Amino acid sequence: MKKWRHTLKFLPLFLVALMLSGCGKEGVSALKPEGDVAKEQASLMLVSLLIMVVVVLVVGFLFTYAIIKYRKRPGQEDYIPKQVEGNKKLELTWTIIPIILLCILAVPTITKTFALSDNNASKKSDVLKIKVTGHQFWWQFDYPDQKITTAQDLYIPVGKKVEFDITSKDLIHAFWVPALGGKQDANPGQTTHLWLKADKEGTYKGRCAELCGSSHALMYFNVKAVSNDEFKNWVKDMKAGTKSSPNKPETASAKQGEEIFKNNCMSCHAVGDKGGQIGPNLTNFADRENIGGFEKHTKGEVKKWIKDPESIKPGAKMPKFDKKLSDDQINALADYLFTLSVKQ
Ligand code: HEC
Ligand SMILES: [Cu+2]
Repeated sequence: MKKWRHTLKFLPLFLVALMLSGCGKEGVSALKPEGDVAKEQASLMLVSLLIMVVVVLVVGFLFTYAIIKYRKRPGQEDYIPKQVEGNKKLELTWTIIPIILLCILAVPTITKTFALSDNNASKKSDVLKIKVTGHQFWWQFDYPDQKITTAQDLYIPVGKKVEFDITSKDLIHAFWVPALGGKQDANPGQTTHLWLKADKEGTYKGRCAELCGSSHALMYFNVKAVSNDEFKNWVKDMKAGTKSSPNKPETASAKQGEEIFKNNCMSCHAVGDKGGQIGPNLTNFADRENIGGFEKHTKGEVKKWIKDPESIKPGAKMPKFDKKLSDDQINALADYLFTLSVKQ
């Protein structure tokens, strides 16, 4: 009893650990599927889990039964039971049962693996193609047929098959949207493929699933699944925003911010069709859900970001501007960045 009490002391700790294991970014769960691929994968996991649970229960029962029934009893200290080896029936039984279980598992696993990796060969009109490029520590999304480039927020239409061609600019990342299924390596100099489909409108959290440096765990992005019409409108607005600068800055401060942006930021960031490709394309920055894929999307946070990106995202490949620009200049920049909306 004393020993038990000792173990019981750790019970609360164990329960807390168990509860915390369910924590994490909202929507990052492969067990809450919201699309065809994710549903098939979740059902595969359930089948395997079910078989494993049955095995554990049966083996556990036999094990407990055996240790209770054949335990050493007082007065039998020297007793050695009859030794049995090579019972053909038993040996066959416990060899054949696992083989049958593995066959049951193999059928759905193999068929679904092939069906789900059906590698981006669909007819052009039935699917949306998106090129995904992983960077330390952000995601670039190009829509080759629509001629649109964006970052951090990935727009897809609900109910349509989306085929991704995935690559990386620097080292190995992995593209993963748990609620929609998948997980695919993003390798430099190589293109990998994945397709996904969202059933329901909503924003799903995506993330990098391959350790890629200090901010690997912050390499989040948002998947915005919208209706077909909304998607068409977004494409139209993005195209218009890419040709001309998006909404023109109107206030004096935002206009000043635009000048500062041209002189300090354009070498890395594009707005519309002008600017560099080293950092995220900011054409629709004001429409984003987050800064850097996870931070609150407010002017205050943007100012902090410009002053010292690494204070928000350690290892971020953007220089600090706290010494180069004054507070007024950074205010103006923030005002300008928040005019970068393509929404009409
Ligand atoms: C040397 C290249 C470089 C320069 C110059 C640069 N940036 Fe960046 N910027 C980046 C990179 C790279 C990222 C992505 C960092 C990450 O998320 O890991 C970034 C991210 C950002 C983001 C977050 C974008 C998003 O959607 O999450 C903002 C806002 C931003 N930069 C604004 C600016 C402003 C304003 C300036 C000029 C004062 C500037 N940047 C200058 C490289 C640069
Ligand atoms: Cu990564």
